[in-house]
Amino acid sequence: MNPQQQSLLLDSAAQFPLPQGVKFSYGTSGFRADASILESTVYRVGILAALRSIKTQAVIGLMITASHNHVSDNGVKIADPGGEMMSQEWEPFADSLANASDSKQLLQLIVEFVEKENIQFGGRGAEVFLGRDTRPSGESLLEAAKQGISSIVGAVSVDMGVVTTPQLHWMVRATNKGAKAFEQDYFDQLISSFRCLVDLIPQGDRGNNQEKLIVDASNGVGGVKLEVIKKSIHGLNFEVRNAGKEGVLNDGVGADFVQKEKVTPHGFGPADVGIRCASLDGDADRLVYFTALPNSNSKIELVDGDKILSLFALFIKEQLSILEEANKVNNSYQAHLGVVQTAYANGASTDYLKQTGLEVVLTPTGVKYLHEKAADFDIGIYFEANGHGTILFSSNFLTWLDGRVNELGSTGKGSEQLKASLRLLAVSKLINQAVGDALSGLFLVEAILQHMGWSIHKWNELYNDLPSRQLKVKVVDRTAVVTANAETEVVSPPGIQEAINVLTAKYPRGRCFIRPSGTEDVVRVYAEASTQEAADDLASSVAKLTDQFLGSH
Ligand code: G16
Repeated sequence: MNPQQQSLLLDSAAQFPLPQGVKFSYGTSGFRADASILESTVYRVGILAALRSIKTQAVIGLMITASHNHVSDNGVKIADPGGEMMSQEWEPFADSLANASDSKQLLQLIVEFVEKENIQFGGRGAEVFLGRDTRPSGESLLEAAKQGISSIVGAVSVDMGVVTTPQLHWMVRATNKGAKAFEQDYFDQLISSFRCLVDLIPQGDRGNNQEKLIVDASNGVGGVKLEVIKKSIHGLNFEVRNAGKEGVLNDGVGADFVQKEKVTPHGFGPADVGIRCASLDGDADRLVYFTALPNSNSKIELVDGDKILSLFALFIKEQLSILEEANKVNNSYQAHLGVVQTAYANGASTDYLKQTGLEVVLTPTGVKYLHEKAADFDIGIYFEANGHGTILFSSNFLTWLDGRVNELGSTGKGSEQLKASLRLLAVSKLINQAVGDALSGLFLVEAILQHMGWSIHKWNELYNDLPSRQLKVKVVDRTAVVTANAETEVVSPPGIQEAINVLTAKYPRGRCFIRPSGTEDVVRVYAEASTQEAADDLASSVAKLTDQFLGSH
């Protein structure tokens, strides 16, 4: 690294001092904290993004969002060239950069890392796409990111404005693949592939499309984008609520609130009972469905990420079996379909998926883990119960599908196989291949419900969820909780897992685990059992136990 570059870094870093007494860690989804202490972190992630772009010789994404967190929080994360989360190998470097005490130490870390990673300056400069959600703190943090990027000689940033997190990931991926990647291209792809799926619905099975859908947009960026899509999409009747004009982001609204509290979000009332509703989170990377129950004090029937996964899996399996019929004759591709879940997946969903013959894999929480596993399959469907997920298609399988469509289309034979192939291709275009995306997920759910001719109630009847409860416990140091086996077991502090086992064994179908949150300063407790009372009881006794072992704040 030449002296000119070094002095540029020293000068610019001096403008972003590290706040006193905080420790940053690149968690489940990048860095998150109260927005008021994040400037130095975002500046440093700007540097990191530029270095990553030089290293990979590709466009990198930098998103400023704290997703489902409180509006006063913010955060920053990196999207790698394929649109996926930043390689975990760089996370320790991100941690040490974010915590460097002053500009001299920061420079030293960068110099050492550049050497270790053999990052070559002087070739193609860095290019970083920037995006932010609707948080008021986003604008000034974006400036900090720009300063970080421009402290690397030759690096440029492209401001994509206020976008959903999945849109930014999509833009990075599309650009690196040489495709058009403006926001309008994203909308066009979504609208045309939705249209394609609707046009391929077998005649006579339609009928569900006139029932209105109401979308709770969490007062975030998803509402803004849905209003744009609404102007051009046909074949879906929907209304957007909590679009951000009045209410507060994620405050009593949104996918996280609905999934955890199991009540209707603000803005919904008795007139909405029985209607199919969906809920996005603050940056529109999570999606859950629900329907309000009559005379129930805002209680809902929740249709969570596990059920979305099940719906997608059934539809894809159906298309694959149509293709497999033909394969018996043609002896061609046997697509490997698999699903990926986390410990939060309702036990009933995992049983159901296995009973339908699907291969189920478990990973720790965080899309970065699920995404990686799903990429091992020809079609890998991953979802967290909180509604974060997508479907990945391997390039081999897509190439084979393309060939199949050409072959079947030109001979005019095998129209059912042709339709099944076209449906799968449309799904691969509609659903975001980079990361979980509430908007593309929503349009895929809607297309499949129309295809099946299902109401939300029929969909919800696929299986009955086991009652569950989630709690959070504030402790002195959440990093003291160390887990193993996809977070189903605590290995430290010693003794706590044995105590959890004793409590869990008291409840029929009891299951319980604790894990440190990657996005909030809490330990999370998840419990399920055969009755709601038992699940609540188990969760609160394990929360007390956690408090005893780890000490309250
Ligand atoms: C982020 C991750 C999700 C993960 C969630 C869990 O969600 O992207 O994959 O499920 O955090 O958070 P925690 O570790 O706090 O339980 P989001 O929507 O906040 O980006």
